[in-house]
Amino acid sequence: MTQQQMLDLIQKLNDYSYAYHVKDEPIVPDAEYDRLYLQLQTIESSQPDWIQPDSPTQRVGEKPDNGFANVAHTVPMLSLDNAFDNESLADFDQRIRKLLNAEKLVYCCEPKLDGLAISLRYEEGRLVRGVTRGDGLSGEDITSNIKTLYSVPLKLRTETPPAVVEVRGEIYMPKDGFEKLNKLAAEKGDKVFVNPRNAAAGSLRQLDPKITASRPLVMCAYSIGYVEGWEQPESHYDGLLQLSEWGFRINDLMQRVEGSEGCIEYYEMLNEKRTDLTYDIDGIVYKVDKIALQNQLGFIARAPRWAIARKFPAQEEMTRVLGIDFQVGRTGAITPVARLEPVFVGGVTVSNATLHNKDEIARLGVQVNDYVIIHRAGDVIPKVVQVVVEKRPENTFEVDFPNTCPICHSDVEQVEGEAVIRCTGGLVCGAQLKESLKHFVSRKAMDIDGLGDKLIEQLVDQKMVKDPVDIFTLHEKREALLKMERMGQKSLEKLLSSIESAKATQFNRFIYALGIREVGEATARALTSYFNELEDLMAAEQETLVEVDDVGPIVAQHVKMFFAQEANRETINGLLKAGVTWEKKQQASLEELPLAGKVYVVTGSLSQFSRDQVKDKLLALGAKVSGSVSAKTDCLVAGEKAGSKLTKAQSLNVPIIDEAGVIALLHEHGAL
Ligand code: I6G
Repeated sequence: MTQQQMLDLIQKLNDYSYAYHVKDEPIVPDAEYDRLYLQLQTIESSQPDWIQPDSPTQRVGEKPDNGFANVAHTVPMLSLDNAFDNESLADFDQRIRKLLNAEKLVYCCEPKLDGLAISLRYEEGRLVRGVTRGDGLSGEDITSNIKTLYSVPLKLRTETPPAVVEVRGEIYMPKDGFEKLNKLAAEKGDKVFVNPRNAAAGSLRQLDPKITASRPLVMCAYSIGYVEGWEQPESHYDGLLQLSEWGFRINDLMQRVEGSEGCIEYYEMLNEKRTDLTYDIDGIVYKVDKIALQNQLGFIARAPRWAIARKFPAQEEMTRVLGIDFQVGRTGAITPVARLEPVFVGGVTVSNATLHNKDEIARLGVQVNDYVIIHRAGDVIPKVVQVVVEKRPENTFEVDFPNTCPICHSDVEQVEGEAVIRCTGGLVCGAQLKESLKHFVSRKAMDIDGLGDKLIEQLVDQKMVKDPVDIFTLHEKREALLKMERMGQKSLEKLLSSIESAKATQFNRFIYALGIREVGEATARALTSYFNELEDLMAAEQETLVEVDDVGPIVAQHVKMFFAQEANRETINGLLKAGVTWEKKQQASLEELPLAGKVYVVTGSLSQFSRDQVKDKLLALGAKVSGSVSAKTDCLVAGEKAGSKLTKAQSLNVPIIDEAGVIALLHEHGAL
């Protein structure tokens, strides 16, 4: 290979890596990149003099000899003023309009990534230094670690770079990378990180660049901090586009808006999208777009007068553990729950958080009366993520795990290798019975309207319902029912009629409703497409059960054990006798169906059908419906506001259809 051929190879590899890491549009398979990378490594080891500073092989270097040096920023890295509500944002707009004597201003809006600010210095287009924000005046030189990030160009993608340019941005860890990293750490018994931001900070502070290189970090540029020998564009927005051209990742949700109304609209739009984003954000940064106006406005103290950060409600807050109780779930699992001093986090007041099991309590080291950090994002169940050890009061104490069920006092058992303890009481246990009934009547199971949690609790407490079969005898207990809280004649008729109509169900719903351990909706569907008859499923041996898609040995064992228990067989018989029934499928062999072998994922909101209806129809056509997008997905059905699944499908080049597309597909195959 000639030296020129090697330079071309570097260019090619850098183009591929730019497409993958910056544009999120891979243009070659990973294997092709790896093959060319190996070629480059081979030539470089035989011709070490030819090695170029922007070669991808130069990203992971040696440890810096004396740790991270402190370096002064050429121009201080400022902080931003914050606005916590629309009013303060409108005040900000009014204040600066007054100063500029302007009627309306154009703002550039960008998500504020929850990461670490960084300044990158390029001389004649080559990266020479990467420095953390530090105290704003000086920070740590972490160049060797920064170079390991593929989203940081080692050389600007231009023939005419400025003599010097300092690019500012945020380094963050995407949510999926964070989850994977923590899962691996937990498996190895290593310390797990509290959130992606801490994981990013910890990863950048590593003295060994090889460790940083192994962490899923991304850099997103947000401004040009300093420049020599080059004329700045007229607007911040154009500056960002310039950064993108030079090879930086910029946020694709950035947008120009007019006035404070535009800013508020942008806030609302992003607040809705927030939990679906593949990375954490803690707010929005609004900047006066015209650089000339920014210069006119200048700075107050250490913050620009022309920018403001509108913060979202915090997703993490500190509160105190008032007690730890034990809840018994549908399958008897006894879960410790922290009772908290109520705290406003992620937009709601939280007073309970699950502590999962003994191992999790041990991992957190949480005791009653401790101060803890609670995390709540979107609709996700609030989680205790950390004990604030520095604030531990003197009166903390550990909780003892119960030796008997706190509800029915039956023995508890712990299966070897499992962290959970379980009540052995089955449906004798009031808690298990209540939870099983709630599951049985739920929308995706038997779908019995009007039988809410409160009513189920009363029915169980008053011993009117002792198992699911009793639900179908409630019409014989009208008088007693009318004595229940908030039960009038009208709601009783409605309840009895929905119980009556629920009898005509579907085989998969029935199996899901039984509440067999580890048998969720998808597994229930898989089981019922494989076994056309209930008797066959009930009699199936483990070897047959594992042949069903998505059924592994553990699920198979749960299914087998469930149907082996006399009490469960009696319940099933009782339900069938009570009139529960379903239509038998015209069994075409699965392979003959038009979508056989195809894997679909359905996401986002649909207007004409529910996602479940679409899933059912796809399944009926022989498709497999999966909950997550992967390289094996054949098609993503993306409704409105599709979030991370859509982004992932795009990055994997998975074919995507919208609601109209799936309707056309269902029509084409006669499913509509
Ligand atoms: O900390 C920051 C995050 C994002 C920023 C920032 C930003 O723009 C999107 N912009 C400035 C000007 C500053 N800090 C000081």
